Amino acid sequence: MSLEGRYEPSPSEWVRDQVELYERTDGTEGNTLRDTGLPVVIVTTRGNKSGVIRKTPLMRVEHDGEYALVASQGGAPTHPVWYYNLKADPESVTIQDGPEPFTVSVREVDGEERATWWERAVAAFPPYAQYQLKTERRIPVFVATKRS
Ligand code: F42
Repeated sequence: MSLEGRYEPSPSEWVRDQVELYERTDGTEGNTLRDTGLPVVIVTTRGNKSGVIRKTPLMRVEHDGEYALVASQGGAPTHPVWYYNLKADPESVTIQDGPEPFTVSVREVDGEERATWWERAVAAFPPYAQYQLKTERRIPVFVATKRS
Protein backbone atom coordinates (compact mmCIF):
# COMPACT_ATOMS: atom_id res chain seq x y z
CA MET A 1 0.00 0.00 0.00
CA SER A 2 1.48 3.37 -0.94
CA LEU A 3 0.38 6.99 -0.92
CA GLU A 4 -0.84 8.57 -4.15
CA GLY A 5 1.02 11.56 -5.55
CA ARG A 6 4.31 12.77 -6.95
CA TYR A 7 7.40 11.64 -5.07
CA GLU A 8 10.00 14.33 -4.36
CA PRO A 9 13.32 12.73 -3.28
CA SER A 10 15.19 14.25 -0.30
CA PRO A 11 17.58 17.14 -1.08
CA SER A 12 20.12 15.28 1.06
CA GLU A 13 22.10 12.88 -1.15
CA TRP A 14 22.85 10.12 1.39
CA VAL A 15 19.20 10.04 2.48
CA ARG A 16 17.95 9.95 -1.12
CA ASP A 17 20.41 7.15 -1.98
CA GLN A 18 19.42 5.09 1.05
CA VAL A 19 15.72 5.28 0.15
CA GLU A 20 16.45 4.33 -3.46
CA LEU A 21 18.60 1.31 -2.48
CA TYR A 22 16.12 0.14 0.17
CA GLU A 23 13.17 0.28 -2.23
CA ARG A 24 15.03 -1.24 -5.19
CA THR A 25 16.10 -4.26 -3.11
CA ASP A 26 12.83 -4.70 -1.15
CA GLY A 27 14.64 -3.74 2.01
CA THR A 28 17.40 -6.35 1.72
CA GLU A 29 20.05 -3.62 1.23
CA GLY A 30 20.29 -0.08 2.56
CA ASN A 31 18.47 -1.27 5.67
CA THR A 32 20.91 0.01 8.32
CA LEU A 33 22.29 3.40 9.30
CA ARG A 34 25.65 3.57 7.56
CA ASP A 35 28.33 1.75 9.60
CA THR A 36 26.27 1.31 12.80
CA GLY A 37 24.65 -1.89 11.50
CA LEU A 38 21.41 -0.79 13.21
CA PRO A 39 18.18 -1.22 11.25
CA VAL A 40 16.11 1.53 9.65
CA VAL A 41 12.62 1.79 8.22
CA ILE A 42 11.42 4.08 5.42
CA VAL A 43 8.63 6.45 6.40
CA THR A 44 6.52 8.16 3.74
CA THR A 45 4.68 11.39 4.53
CA ARG A 46 2.84 14.05 2.57
CA GLY A 47 4.52 17.49 2.46
CA ASN A 48 2.36 19.80 4.55
CA LYS A 49 2.85 22.71 2.14
CA SER A 50 3.71 21.12 -1.20
CA GLY A 51 1.45 18.04 -0.93
CA VAL A 52 4.18 15.93 -2.57
CA ILE A 53 5.29 12.54 -1.24
CA ARG A 54 8.38 12.59 1.00
CA LYS A 55 10.40 9.55 2.08
CA THR A 56 12.52 9.56 5.23
CA PRO A 57 14.69 6.77 6.64
CA LEU A 58 14.38 6.55 10.44
CA MET A 59 15.74 4.10 12.99
CA ARG A 60 13.62 0.98 13.46
CA VAL A 61 12.05 1.09 16.92
CA GLU A 62 9.40 -1.63 16.96
CA HIS A 63 7.38 -3.13 19.81
CA ASP A 64 4.40 -5.50 19.45
CA GLY A 65 3.80 -4.41 15.85
CA GLU A 66 3.88 -0.67 16.65
CA TYR A 67 6.75 1.66 15.78
CA ALA A 68 8.23 4.76 17.40
CA LEU A 69 9.28 7.55 15.05
CA VAL A 70 11.86 9.72 16.80
CA ALA A 71 12.28 13.28 15.47
CA SER A 72 15.88 13.57 16.71
CA GLN A 73 17.60 14.99 13.63
CA GLY A 74 20.94 14.19 15.27
CA GLY A 75 20.19 16.52 18.20
CA ALA A 76 19.79 19.58 15.96
CA PRO A 77 18.08 22.61 17.57
CA THR A 78 14.98 22.39 15.33
CA HIS A 79 12.53 19.62 14.54
CA PRO A 80 12.98 17.88 11.20
CA VAL A 81 10.48 18.99 8.58
CA TRP A 82 8.82 15.56 8.52
CA TYR A 83 7.66 16.27 12.10
CA TYR A 84 5.31 18.95 10.72
CA ASN A 85 4.18 16.66 7.91
CA LEU A 86 3.12 14.05 10.48
CA LYS A 87 1.34 16.62 12.65
CA ALA A 88 -0.54 18.02 9.64
CA ASP A 89 -1.59 14.68 8.15
CA PRO A 90 -1.14 11.78 10.61
CA GLU A 91 -3.28 9.41 8.52
CA SER A 92 -1.30 9.83 5.27
CA VAL A 93 1.70 7.83 6.37
CA THR A 94 3.28 4.54 5.41
CA ILE A 95 6.15 2.56 6.88
CA GLN A 96 8.31 0.13 4.94
CA ASP A 97 10.01 -2.47 7.15
CA GLY A 98 10.83 -5.17 4.61
CA PRO A 99 9.49 -5.68 1.10
CA GLU A 100 6.05 -4.00 1.37
CA PRO A 101 5.04 -0.64 2.83
CA PHE A 102 1.94 -0.60 5.05
CA THR A 103 -0.31 2.29 6.10
CA VAL A 104 -0.24 3.57 9.66
CA SER A 105 -1.85 6.20 11.87
CA VAL A 106 0.59 8.20 13.92
CA ARG A 107 0.22 10.25 17.10
CA GLU A 108 2.75 12.16 19.13
CA VAL A 109 3.03 10.72 22.63
CA ASP A 110 3.63 12.39 25.98
CA GLY A 111 4.10 11.60 29.67
CA GLU A 112 4.49 7.98 30.74
CA GLU A 113 3.78 6.69 27.27
CA ARG A 114 6.58 8.78 25.79
CA ALA A 115 8.92 7.69 28.59
CA THR A 116 8.24 4.01 27.82
CA TRP A 117 8.80 4.49 24.10
CA TRP A 118 11.88 6.68 24.69
CA GLU A 119 13.43 3.82 26.64
CA ARG A 120 12.71 1.44 23.77
CA ALA A 121 14.12 3.96 21.30
CA VAL A 122 17.40 4.35 23.21
CA ALA A 123 17.66 0.55 23.53
CA ALA A 124 17.31 0.26 19.74
CA PHE A 125 19.60 3.21 18.96
CA PRO A 126 21.73 4.38 21.92
CA PRO A 127 22.87 7.70 20.28
CA TYR A 128 19.35 9.08 20.81
CA ALA A 129 20.36 9.65 24.46
CA GLN A 130 23.28 11.87 23.38
CA TYR A 131 21.09 13.67 20.87
CA GLN A 132 18.67 14.61 23.68
CA LEU A 133 21.56 16.00 25.75
CA LYS A 134 22.76 18.06 22.77
CA THR A 135 19.52 19.96 22.26
CA GLU A 136 17.23 22.10 24.42
CA ARG A 137 14.11 20.93 22.63
CA ARG A 138 12.42 17.80 23.91
CA ILE A 139 12.81 15.31 21.07
CA PRO A 140 9.32 14.40 19.80
CA VAL A 141 8.27 10.76 19.67
CA PHE A 142 5.40 9.48 17.54
CA VAL A 143 3.82 6.05 17.81
CA ALA A 144 2.70 4.51 14.51
CA THR A 145 -0.05 1.89 14.55
CA LYS A 146 -0.93 -0.25 11.53
CA ARG A 147 -4.27 0.46 9.86
CA SER A 148 -6.32 -2.40 8.52
N1 F42 B 1 16.37 11.48 11.41
C1 F42 B 1 15.68 11.53 12.56
O1 F42 B 1 15.18 12.60 12.92
N2 F42 B 1 15.52 10.40 13.33
C2 F42 B 1 16.05 9.19 12.98
O2 F42 B 1 15.82 8.18 13.67
C3 F42 B 1 16.81 9.13 11.76
C4 F42 B 1 17.41 7.96 11.30
C5 F42 B 1 18.04 7.91 10.05
C6 F42 B 1 18.55 6.70 9.53
C7 F42 B 1 19.11 6.65 8.27
C8 F42 B 1 19.17 7.82 7.50
O3 F42 B 1 19.66 7.74 6.24
C9 F42 B 1 18.68 9.02 7.97
C10 F42 B 1 18.11 9.10 9.27
N3 F42 B 1 17.59 10.28 9.76
C11 F42 B 1 16.93 10.31 10.97
C12 F42 B 1 17.63 11.52 8.96
C13 F42 B 1 16.24 11.69 8.31
O4 F42 B 1 16.11 10.74 7.27
C14 F42 B 1 16.00 13.11 7.76
O5 F42 B 1 16.90 13.36 6.72
C15 F42 B 1 16.18 14.17 8.83
O6 F42 B 1 15.37 13.85 9.95
C16 F42 B 1 15.78 15.53 8.29
O7 F42 B 1 14.41 15.47 7.91
P1 F42 B 1 13.73 16.68 7.10
O8 F42 B 1 12.29 16.31 6.88
O9 F42 B 1 14.00 17.98 7.80
O10 F42 B 1 14.51 16.53 5.72
C17 F42 B 1 15.02 17.61 5.01
C18 F42 B 1 16.46 17.30 4.55
C19 F42 B 1 14.16 17.68 3.77
O11 F42 B 1 13.85 16.70 3.13
N4 F42 B 1 13.74 18.85 3.49
C20 F42 B 1 12.95 19.09 2.33
C21 F42 B 1 13.52 20.23 1.54
O12 F42 B 1 13.20 20.26 0.35
O13 F42 B 1 14.28 21.02 2.13
C22 F42 B 1 11.55 19.48 2.73
C23 F42 B 1 10.74 18.30 2.96
C24 F42 B 1 9.29 18.65 3.26
O14 F42 B 1 8.59 17.82 3.83
N5 F42 B 1 8.75 19.85 2.88
C25 F42 B 1 7.37 20.25 3.18
C26 F42 B 1 6.47 20.05 2.01
O15 F42 B 1 5.32 20.56 2.07
O16 F42 B 1 6.83 19.35 1.06
C27 F42 B 1 7.33 21.70 3.59
C28 F42 B 1 7.97 21.83 4.85
C29 F42 B 1 7.80 23.16 5.53
O17 F42 B 1 7.08 23.17 6.55
O18 F42 B 1 8.44 24.13 5.10
